[in-house]
Amino acid sequence: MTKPGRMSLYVPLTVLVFCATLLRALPANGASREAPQTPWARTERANYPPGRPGIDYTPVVVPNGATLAHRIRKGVKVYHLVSRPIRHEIAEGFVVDTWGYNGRTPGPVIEAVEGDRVRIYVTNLLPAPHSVHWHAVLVPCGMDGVAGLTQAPISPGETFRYEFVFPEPGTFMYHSHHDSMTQDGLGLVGMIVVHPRHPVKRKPDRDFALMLHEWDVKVGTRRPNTITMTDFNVLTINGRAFPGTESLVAKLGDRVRIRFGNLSAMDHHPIHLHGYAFKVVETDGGAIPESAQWPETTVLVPVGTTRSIEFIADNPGDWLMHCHMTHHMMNQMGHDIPNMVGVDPGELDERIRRILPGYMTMGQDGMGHGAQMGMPIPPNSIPMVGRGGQFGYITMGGMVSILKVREKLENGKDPGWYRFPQGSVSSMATPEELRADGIE
Ligand SMILES: [Cu+2]
Repeated sequence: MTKPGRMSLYVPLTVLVFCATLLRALPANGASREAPQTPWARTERANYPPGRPGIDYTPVVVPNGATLAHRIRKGVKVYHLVSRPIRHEIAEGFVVDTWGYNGRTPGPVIEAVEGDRVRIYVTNLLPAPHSVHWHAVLVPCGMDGVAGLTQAPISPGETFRYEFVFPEPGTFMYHSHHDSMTQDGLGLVGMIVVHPRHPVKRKPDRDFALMLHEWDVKVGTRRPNTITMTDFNVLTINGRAFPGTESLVAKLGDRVRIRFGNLSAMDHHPIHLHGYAFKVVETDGGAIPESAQWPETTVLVPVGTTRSIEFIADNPGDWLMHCHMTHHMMNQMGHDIPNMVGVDPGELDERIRRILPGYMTMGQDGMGHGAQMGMPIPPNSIPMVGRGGQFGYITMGGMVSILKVREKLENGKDPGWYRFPQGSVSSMATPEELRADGIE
């Protein structure tokens, strides 16, 4: 008998090791399943440096609003939100006593870049406990900001620290998650814009962030009523009602992105833009693949969501942008009044004026004429509709703004009313025109 050589021993040993490795790789029950990767793992691992404005992203434009300032500490963007009672102007001559962040409602936009590590301090100067939820941002559970569920409420006078990495680019929101009906209702809401780290297509030239909200403020009062469930009478874009809304300004040829967020209490808002067909490119769940985008002229922004639209500003002019719910295009409209449309008051006005000087029956031909006539209104209130335009009175209020597209712009400043090319404005038909076209 001869002893086995070295070579003949190695061969069975190698086969054994190979088989063991193979066995370990096969799942015991036949169903291969890896532990899921947390949403933030990829960007956290990438360890990105803080994104720089003007280099890594084009900052958003916030009409009537602001962006939250930050400082950088050892590679972390540090922000500070302060919730407290504020006095806020919704339109000229109309202020409310409400709650907000850093002196405003909505709070300033938190702007960052995908993969940015952020530390957000929240100081609560409200008379009630508070917490902040980072709506639709995929954070670790302990940073989710739900008082009682994921953290202790922030008591009045306390400051809490939130820290996380923004894992995905997109349009998100922040709002109170303690007594949301009262606190969100009083204006403790704001938007979050996270720009992509490596944009795959042309960045927007004009990138607007707009928060939609609704309030119930009885005429002549200052305190929004958050117990209301249906009768909202003040509709705002970035905390302002038309004619207090700042126009959106773009240059001819700009790629325009408009990010809408809706933290109204009870209403979705179908936002309609005149003069353009756009694509809905993103929800707060992420970007919509190009193959799944379809053209729209109205985008429904449901409560608790964001919708971003994009288009090329190729049609110059003053283009109305508004919620298409007609009651959302009014200011402080009362709804418990009789229907007067078509009523003939006869001598009623004259007879009532004998005991009530200045009395006038209204509403027989609608709501449009009251403000036009410059009727006196109670202190701290706004006329139900409008402002003067270059062709007369604009009979709208509430959730209304104007997109102004111009060939030339001065530093993005409001260029005033559009100067229409001669002969391009609809006007009264002449008898000759009517005759020529056979219109009686
Ligand atoms: Cu609406």
